[in-house]
Amino acid sequence: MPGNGDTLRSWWRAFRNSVLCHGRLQFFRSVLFCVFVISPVHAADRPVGDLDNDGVVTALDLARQISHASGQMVLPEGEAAYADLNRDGIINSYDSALIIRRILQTDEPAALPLAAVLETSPANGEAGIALTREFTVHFTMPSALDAVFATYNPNTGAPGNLYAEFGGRRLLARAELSSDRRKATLFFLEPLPSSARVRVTFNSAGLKDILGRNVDGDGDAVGGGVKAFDFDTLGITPLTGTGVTGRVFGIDVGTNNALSTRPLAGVTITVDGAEQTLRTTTATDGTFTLTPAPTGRFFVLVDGRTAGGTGGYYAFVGKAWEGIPGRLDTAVTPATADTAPGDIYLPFIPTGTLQPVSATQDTTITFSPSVLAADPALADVQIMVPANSLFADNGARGGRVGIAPVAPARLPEPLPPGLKLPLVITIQTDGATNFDRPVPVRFPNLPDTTTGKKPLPGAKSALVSFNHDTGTWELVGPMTVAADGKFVETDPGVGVRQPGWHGNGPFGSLGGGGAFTMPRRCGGQ
Ligand SMILES: [Ca+2]
Ligand SMILES: [Ca+2]
Repeated sequence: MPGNGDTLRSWWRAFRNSVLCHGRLQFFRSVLFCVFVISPVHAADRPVGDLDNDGVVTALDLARQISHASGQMVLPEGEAAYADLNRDGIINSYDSALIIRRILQTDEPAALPLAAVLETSPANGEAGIALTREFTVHFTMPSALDAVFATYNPNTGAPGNLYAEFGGRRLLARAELSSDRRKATLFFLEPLPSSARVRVTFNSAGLKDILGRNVDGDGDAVGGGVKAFDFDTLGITPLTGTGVTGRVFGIDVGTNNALSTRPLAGVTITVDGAEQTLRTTTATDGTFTLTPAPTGRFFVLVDGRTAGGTGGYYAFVGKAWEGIPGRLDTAVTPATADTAPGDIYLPFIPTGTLQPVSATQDTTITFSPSVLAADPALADVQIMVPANSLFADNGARGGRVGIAPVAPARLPEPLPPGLKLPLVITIQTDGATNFDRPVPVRFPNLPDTTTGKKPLPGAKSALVSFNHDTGTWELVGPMTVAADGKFVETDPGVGVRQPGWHGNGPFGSLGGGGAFTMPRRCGGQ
């Protein structure tokens, strides 16, 4: 065995030969390599896109970024912050394209901006807000591990980092920071005032991001700062002689998963914010008239759980209706062209659909055994509920979650014009209505509803969800066809944000027109 002296001598020979054979350039590269291994670049000098911390953006960084985006390697949170070049809170092929631009030097290197507000819900200036809605602020990167979000404390009078006010009075609320520390939510402990302008204030003083820097609250590229967000709530004052009519049907799953419908009696319908006074129940033939009703747009809960059912229950849905002053015959907007005005469909949720979700590990949820027995191909469809991520408005964690197939022609609200979804699922729970983190979804890769062709591996499409808070369908984030071509999966960091109705829509048919705008995280600006 060679001794230490031999090892040193052979190392020196190799080093000398290397310098002699490859010249000074190789020598200096070796020295530079040593310097960077020993002392990584200072954070302030590290450009965004530099994932190996050597101070420059190279193909090595691109390789790391692609490995992370494809799920093969997970970058630590502090490193991943440098991989989100377009600052949409997720890391995918759009960021790869920007890294390539940096490598080709068509884009100038840039320092990593401070953590800032990515978006809020409701957005600043949004109107027609339901009285039961929460306020959520999403950040461009995770907060520090020890970050705490406090709201107004009525006992001490301390306002906290995130608080809501109306008419000079602070509203009672509960602040919750998500477990990935990417969003903070105010759950109101009192109904929001109706027909009111509510102001939410975010004060970032004292808050640090995952890199230990001060959070840029007001978006002026300097740490700290205070920003206010205003939104207007709906009016729910009822008007005598005003009402909304319709019929509620249940959707039953029969042999071979054939779907049939029947009128549902005993379905409870309540107006959000006036649940005890503005309410009705469906008759034997499924019909209802909700009167008196608010005028203009208002939100309701249509609850099939009170309709009974053998071996399961009918689902519930929150949606928006429109009351026309002085009319009792205003029909619920039809969901699709082949649905009569006034018709509402609630899927049946068989016993065995709901599975307990784990507090300590991710839980995979698939269709119920009876649905899979009739169509084994549907075993591909699954959602992955992250550990301890299901929670109720009051903060209670855990519960049961299930998925069930939905006929795309029997949706709770019409899809935007031109959008067709090959498969729609409903995600149901036994009560809790919030996911702390995005819930990844996997659908089968079905032929495009327009072209009839299966999208190729790597093809992009969109997760489309019915947002019961806004009463509209929305693009949530990108999905990608997996390498084997069998599945289409949400990109890392993308997933359903709340239980309800969800599908996979091709980008090509979306158009981005009308009320269906393309969010930044789907490639829009
Ligand atoms: Ca680098
Ligand atoms: Ca991104």
